Formats: sequence, structure tokens, C-alpha cells
Amino acid sequence: MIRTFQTHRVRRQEELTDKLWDFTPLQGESAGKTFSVFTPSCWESYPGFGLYRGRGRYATRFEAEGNLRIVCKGVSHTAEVYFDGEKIAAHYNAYTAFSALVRGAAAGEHTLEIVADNRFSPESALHVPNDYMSYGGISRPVALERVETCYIRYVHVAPFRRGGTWRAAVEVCVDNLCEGGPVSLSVCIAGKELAFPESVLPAGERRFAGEMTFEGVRAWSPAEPALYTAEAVLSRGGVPFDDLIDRFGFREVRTEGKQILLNGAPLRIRGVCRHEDHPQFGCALSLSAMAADLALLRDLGANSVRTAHYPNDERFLDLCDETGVLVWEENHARGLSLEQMQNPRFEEQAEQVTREMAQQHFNHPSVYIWGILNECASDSEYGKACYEKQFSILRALDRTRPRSFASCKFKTDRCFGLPEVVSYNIYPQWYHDTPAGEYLADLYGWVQAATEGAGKPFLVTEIGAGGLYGYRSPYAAKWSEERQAKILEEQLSAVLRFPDCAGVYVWQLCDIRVSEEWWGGRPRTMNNKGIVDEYRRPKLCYEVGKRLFGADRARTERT
Ligand code: ADA
Repeated sequence: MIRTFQTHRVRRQEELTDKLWDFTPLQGESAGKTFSVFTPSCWESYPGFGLYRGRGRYATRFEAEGNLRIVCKGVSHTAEVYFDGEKIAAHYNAYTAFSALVRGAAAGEHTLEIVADNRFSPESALHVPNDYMSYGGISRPVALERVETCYIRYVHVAPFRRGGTWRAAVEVCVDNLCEGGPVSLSVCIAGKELAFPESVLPAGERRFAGEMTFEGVRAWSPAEPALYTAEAVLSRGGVPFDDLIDRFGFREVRTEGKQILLNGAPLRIRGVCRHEDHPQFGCALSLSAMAADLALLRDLGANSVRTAHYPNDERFLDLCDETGVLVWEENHARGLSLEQMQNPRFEEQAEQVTREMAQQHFNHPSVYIWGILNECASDSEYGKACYEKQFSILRALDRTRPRSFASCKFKTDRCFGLPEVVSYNIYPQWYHDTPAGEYLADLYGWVQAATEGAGKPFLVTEIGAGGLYGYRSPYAAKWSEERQAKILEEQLSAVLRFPDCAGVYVWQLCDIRVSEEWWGGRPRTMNNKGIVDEYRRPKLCYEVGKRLFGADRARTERT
């Protein structure tokens, strides 16, 4: 399934994944042999490929003719796409979608090949050996669309309230392959029509913008996640020939003093960080596995998820929109050092994923904040220039959401003047011994006294500790479930009690695989700080989180 709702009534779209493709590894012992694998998937799920780093060619065949648009929602991590042997696209980074166009394909059977590459090299600045796994394969759906010479690329709806009335800025982007006869565009948003005058479009990209007022619509909120559709239709002579349906919610996010406000009311974030990871399926989780993760998160009493450390599968965001779970979505980067940020490919690759994330996920009401560059070199002037540039890219694409980054630079961070929200990853009692309350007070005091982050909303974006599922210890030894529960109890109580903190994200939902090339020191080559293990079996600390989140909810909703 490509999305959780219908995105076209006019344009013909079919999913090419959700079935078996031919898979041919191009390196290693099995190089050149062909296997049948189900897509979307990661090749690590298949016997013999658990540790495969290399290139792999996927192939499928289908009947089609005319102008074809191949949409890949995610290929991990570098992709080349071939149509009948001819290269039609290349894309870097596993976590955003891209598309390729084939003009005037002859009627008959065609071959689509996607070569995925999950190797690390100097060419890859974001997928580097790291504290999570860079898998290989067609990890998200692929769709085939039949388009005319003119088609809708996106419709963006940015709701805002003026004088108690909901309004929305609307932008529709149309791709026009060649100048043709006059076409007309209309958009139906929450049942209301906005029509643009008929015009002859020059070849290239064309944007249409407008503003609309809405009466009697329901606001989107975690308690009542009301969703509406925006349906853009292109017609010629009154006959529709292309369309795109997207979904959005009427909600407004802004910061005021130390608060993040959703529809004017302060948000209290009780969140969990989540990697897209499963021992059997790698980063290619099925929709039902995603929904199960969300159910777990809600059972815990969390109201928010942080998509550490990359843009997530759109279908996960669809589910968050539907269930009212708030999302901190972040671009792709984790812990890049100054040297890694100075990789000549870094700027272009990081900026591309930032643009793709903001453009592709613009309409999701659940995404209340954009994060960038988790734990990168925000303590250096070079790093600061990168943060500044990426924040300005986000601002140019989206004026409606606050921005932040999760810092681990403690009292050396130089970037808090840039975003609207100050955020820190802290691990008291795990990576250092200072008690959580004392540590937080000291850090917060420094931000107020010595940085341009003073007076801004403050979030703790990671706390946590390692615990091996099933390792029980009467004296709460390091790595035991008891120790993890004890540390989480102390950290979480201290953060939730801290008056100036707008919320917290626990690191992390489930244990995850880390890349072996990164650091063999993690037991099981996994990051074991999950509050459930990789199979989603709760550890002792799950009950701690549930109790403390529950108490916090009762306390903050009363006040
Ligand atoms: C960091 C980082 C996470 C993870 C975590 C840990 O703060 O953002 O990706 O590596 O630490 O487990 O140490």
C-alpha cells in the first residue's frame, strides 16, 4: 500500500511493489545469481544477506505505454533506476522519495531495474558507519503512474487562524513537459473550491498560489485528529486528465516565550524516539508493524514520536495524522563530527534531504516541528554555518513550523540563536554520574545565562539507558533491566518535574541494530536502550515510563 488513503481518482497509479521482484547481488559470493525477493524489503532479511554491503539489482516487468512516472518512496541508500536498460534516475539517501519520468513509452512489456547500494564510501556523507543500521534494498513502495504531458507534483496547504477564522495558504506545483493547449486547475479543499483561470502553461514547473477562508471546519488536535482532503484537478476543455489528493488538518503551531503552542494551547511533550528497525524486516516495516509500534507508544502514554534520525515512511506519518500522535521529524544525520561535516558531499546531500523532507511531508498535521543534524558539530563556526543554511532552507519552504536540533554539545554549543526551540540529548547516570535534576538545572541555567537560546522553549530530546532484555540482576548491574529501569525512573522524573522544560523524548522505543563498521562495543551490535526489545517485548522500564507519563498527564492536564 502506497499511502493509507486514496491519492488519485483520475491519474492511474499502480503499486509495483507488494510482490516478488528478481534480486541479483552484484558483489560477494552470490554475485550474479538471481533470487526472488518480496519488496519493499531490506536484503538483510534474506538468508545469506544479513551482512551484505554492496550493490544489488532488483528487476520487475509490467505492461504500459505513454508517459510513465516511476515513484520510489525510498531506496536504501543509493539508487540508480533503469527503464528498459536506460538509466532514468539516480538518488542518494534512503529516507526520501524521488521520481523519474519516461516519455512516450511504446505499448508492451517493459523492464524496470533498480540498483541499490548500501556501501559506505567518501561519496556518502550521511549514510556512514553509525549507531543505527544503513540497510540495503527497495525499502519503501514503488509506484507506476501514467501521466499526460502535464501533471500535478504537489499540493501544499498551510492553515492558519485569523481573528478566530481558519484560513489556508494553498500552493499547487504543476510539471509541464511541453507547451500545449490551455488547461485549467482547480483545488477542492475541505469541500471548498478554488479555481485558477484557464491558461497555456509554458514548459517546466509552474506554481499556483491562493488563499482560502473556511467556516465550520474542525481543528486537528491529538485529542481529535480531524483530517481533510485537498484535491487538485487539471482539466482540458472541462475534462479532468490529472489529479492529486492529499490530506491535511487545520492546526497552527507556534512558539511563545517558553511554550510551544498548538492551536493556542501549550504542548506538553511526552515522547519516544523511534528508529525504523525490526530484526526481521530491517528498516522496511510493514504498515501493520508501524501501526503496532504506534499502539505501543500510545499504550505507554506517549503523545509524540521523534523520527530519529531521518524522515520516516510517509505511511507512518499518515498513521500519526490519523491517531493524533505529534511528530518531531528530522532530516538525516547523526553525530557527524566537524570532519564528517566537511566531507565535500555533506552540504549538497544534507540540503537535499532537508528539502525533500519539507516538501514531501509538508501537509502532515502531526509534524509539529522540524529537527535537523542530530548531535553534529554545533560547537564549531563551520558547523554553525551549516546549521544556519539548513534552517534557512527549511524556513524558505515552510514558514509554519518551529525548528530545532538535538544538541549534545552541552556548554559549548554555539547554535541556539538559530532555531525556535532549544533541545538537548542528555544521559545522566548512564554516560556520566551527575544526578539528572542537578545536571539539567546547570545546563538550563547556562542556556539562559550565556546563549541566544535564552527564553526559548526547551526540550529534552533524549534520555535513556541500556538494558539487555532478560538480563536480571539482584544488584541492578549495568546492562540489567533493573539498572535501566532505575536510571529511567530518575531521569524521567527529574525532566518531567523540571518547570522550564516543554517535554521529553525517551531514547528509544525498541532495541535497534547498529552498523558493525561503527563500533563493536555495543553488546549484540545493537543499541540496547529500547524500552522494549527488538521484538517489542517490554523491559522492566516500560512500566516505569508508563507510570511516569500517566502521572505527568494527570498532573499537567489538571493544571
Ligand atoms: C545519541 C544519539 C543516538 C544514540 C544515543 C545513545 O544521543 O542521538 O542516536 O546514539 O546517543 O544511545 O548513546
